[in-house]
Amino acid sequence: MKIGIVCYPTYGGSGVVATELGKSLATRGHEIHFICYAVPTKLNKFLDNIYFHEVELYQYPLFEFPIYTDALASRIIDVARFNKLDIIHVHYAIPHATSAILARTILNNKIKVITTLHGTDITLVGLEPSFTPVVRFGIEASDGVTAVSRYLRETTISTYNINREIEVIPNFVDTEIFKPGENLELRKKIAPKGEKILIHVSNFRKVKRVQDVVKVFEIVRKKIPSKLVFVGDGPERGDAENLCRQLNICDDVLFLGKQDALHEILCSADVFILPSQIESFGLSALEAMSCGLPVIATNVGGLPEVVLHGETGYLTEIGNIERMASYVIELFEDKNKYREFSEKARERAEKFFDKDLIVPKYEMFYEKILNQ
Ligand code: GMT
Repeated sequence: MKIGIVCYPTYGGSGVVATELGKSLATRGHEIHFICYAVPTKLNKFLDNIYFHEVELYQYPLFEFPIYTDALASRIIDVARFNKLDIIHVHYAIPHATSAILARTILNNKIKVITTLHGTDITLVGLEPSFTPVVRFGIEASDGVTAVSRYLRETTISTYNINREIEVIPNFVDTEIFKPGENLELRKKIAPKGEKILIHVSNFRKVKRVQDVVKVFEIVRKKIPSKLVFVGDGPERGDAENLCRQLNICDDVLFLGKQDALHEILCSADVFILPSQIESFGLSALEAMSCGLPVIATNVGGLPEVVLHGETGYLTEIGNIERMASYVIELFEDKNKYREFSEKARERAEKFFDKDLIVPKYEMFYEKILNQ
């Protein structure tokens, strides 16, 4: 198949999923055309069957803001015509679905539009009154729609009053890359005295409640010598750093910023903390589980579909810092329980979310839509 993929190229879940999907489809013989305003972060080397097309934003004094939706639609039309694309698969509804549907209309319906809903496009941004009717239209008018969790499908149907099929295709992980195996050198650098290591990876947006990670760590370190590692960057990082200063724990906290070799860093840690306000899936939790890390997260959104409470980690109410800390301490104090959780986390990632299980689901979905 010839597939166009539209996504945000930045360091974020939907962009990662879209890029890894495209890379995997390319190795399976499909021709993949990424259409984005910049090269996706994870598209960092030459790969056969993969092409990149930049969406150029035209500036004109009359326009106070660049007109991205139209520029993207025009680029899709051009790439689809010239390369005879069968499908345009957009990740994150806003505004990608709108652009793709406009392009399809101009192309006289010669292309199928598939929209994958990722999370905040539905649960946060899409709820802004200025976006809601357009998001709803994008979902209704796409040829096929997928959601990354059952939670996200149900929420989409009820919130936007949707009357169409939405297929759940969960996020996936490359279990060959994200696999257990201690990175002793890195571990020694982070925790030279053999301390335990807690880790959090995110884009540091408000929904991630990054300050809760710091608060949980502050309780844990009083009982068990430990270190905290943050990977990623975003608007809440400054406040998290300030909190560490106020609590006088900076010596035990590392802010690594955005990192490419995430799997290596995860492998050198012991538990993953994800105290989000809302999370439609929690790709970072899955990547941690694949490396054998138990996950302590909030019982929200699609997280219970990924993390099994009492088996691969623990789930708590939003903001229950004490409970999260006590779960971390429990796992650190009980070696057997820790090993059991770690093994089950890895097992769950391999059994249900491996790339080689999930990518074929997208291929089957494409075929179904093309044959409709
Ligand atoms: O808001 C974010 O965290 C970024 C967002 C994205 O689209 O890049 O992440 C969402 O999509 C990810 C990939 O499907 C999911 O794993 C995340 O759970 C989801 N984020 C939220 O729902 C907050």
